[in-house]
Amino acid sequence: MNTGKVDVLLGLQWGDEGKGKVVDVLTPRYDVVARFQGGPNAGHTLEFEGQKYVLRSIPSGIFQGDKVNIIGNGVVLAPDLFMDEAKDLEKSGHELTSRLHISKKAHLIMPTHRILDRAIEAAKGKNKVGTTGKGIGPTYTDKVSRNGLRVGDILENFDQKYAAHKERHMKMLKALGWTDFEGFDEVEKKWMEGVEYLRQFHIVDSEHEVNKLLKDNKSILCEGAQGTMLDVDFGSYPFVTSSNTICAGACTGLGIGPNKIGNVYGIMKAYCTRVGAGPFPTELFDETGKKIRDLGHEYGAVTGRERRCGWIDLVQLRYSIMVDGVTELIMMKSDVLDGFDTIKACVAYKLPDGTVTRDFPYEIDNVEPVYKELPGWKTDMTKFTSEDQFPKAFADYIKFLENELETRIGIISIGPDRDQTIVRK
Ligand code: 2SA
Ligand code: MG
Repeated sequence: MNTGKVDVLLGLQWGDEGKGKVVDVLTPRYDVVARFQGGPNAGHTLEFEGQKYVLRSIPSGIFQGDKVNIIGNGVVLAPDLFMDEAKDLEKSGHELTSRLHISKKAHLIMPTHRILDRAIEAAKGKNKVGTTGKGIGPTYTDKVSRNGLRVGDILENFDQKYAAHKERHMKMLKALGWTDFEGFDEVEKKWMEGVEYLRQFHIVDSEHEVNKLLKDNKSILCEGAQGTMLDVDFGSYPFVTSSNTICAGACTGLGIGPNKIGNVYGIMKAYCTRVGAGPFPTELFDETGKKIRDLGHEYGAVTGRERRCGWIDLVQLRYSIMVDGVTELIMMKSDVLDGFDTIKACVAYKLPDGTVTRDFPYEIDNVEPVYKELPGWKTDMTKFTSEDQFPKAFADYIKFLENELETRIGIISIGPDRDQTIVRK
């Protein structure tokens, strides 16, 4: 593992591919786990020893005693939500302060950013993005427009800086005609407590730290949040999040050179889901879609929203694999399809003008999926321990996917537990 490079783990669809579980399976191989983008819009669910944990801003390496966990500069951090998350973990016996390092350059999500998130969504009328309401967009907007407030700012003259930013936000909210500030004072008070709480952690120049760790031959896993289809540049814009969720985001979000990227693990579900608004070519509106949602427990970890469900989309996945430079695929939730007679996979899109393409187009609003139908395996695989036990129909399905995606599937998950993971030879 000690190659002087970082490995990157990414969701290839619209988020919720099951990154939390994979990170947990992979972390024992690494010394350090780092987050490089996103914020409390992520919700990485981990299940083990009969307990369920949801991580939002804290890297998933926190469950393994000796790991260093880094929140990189590309992350946006809400001190109040971070405090809740950290206290819960401490309560369940996971010591954090010595093992969690936070970049000075990470941007702070202010209470007013969350109100702005709501106000901007409300102003969009029926064109809402369907954000998580965590203030992600407005915080990244302030960062890019050079108006942001960063973790490093809490170390000096913080109250003054905060007041100036708040005043600017209030002017913006007034311009948007926003008048609902119910409960704001309480939220702000708790947010300030969160800022104080942050001070006990190592607040670091994480770019120096990460590169030094690499020099010292430590192995690092970068943990992506959301998915490639939510990337601000390459996703289904404007129905995306506001960060670069692709592999390159690990470079900008941690301060490492592209030549330091090692393995790129791409995670996909055996089918596809999306929360929030926006195009989704293989979405199912029928009983099959409902069946996938029920069997796969497809409800959002952050907002509890019902996830939209559909068949696996290989046009979309080929595109994600391309822009991320994926070196190995990990397939999650194949057990959800265990009982299906047949399974469909979208291999191409028919465009509005009638042409058929295997390449992901500029717009996916009006494309029609071209499906290949494959026989189901009709076998409960949840207790399998080795790929030798796979029924032929499933082994053929894997081969088919690998051919279509021109990438090896190295790990297959057959259930939510850590043990229900098959690492292929
Ligand atoms: P935002 O709040 O500005 O980021 O929302 C913009 C769009 O991005 C979508 N979004 C997500 N979609 C799926 N999963 C998300 N988080 C996962 C979770 C965590 C993960 O909740 O379990 O898998 O990494 C997530 N975060 C943002 C959102 O629905 C909007 O469409
Ligand atoms: Mg999730």
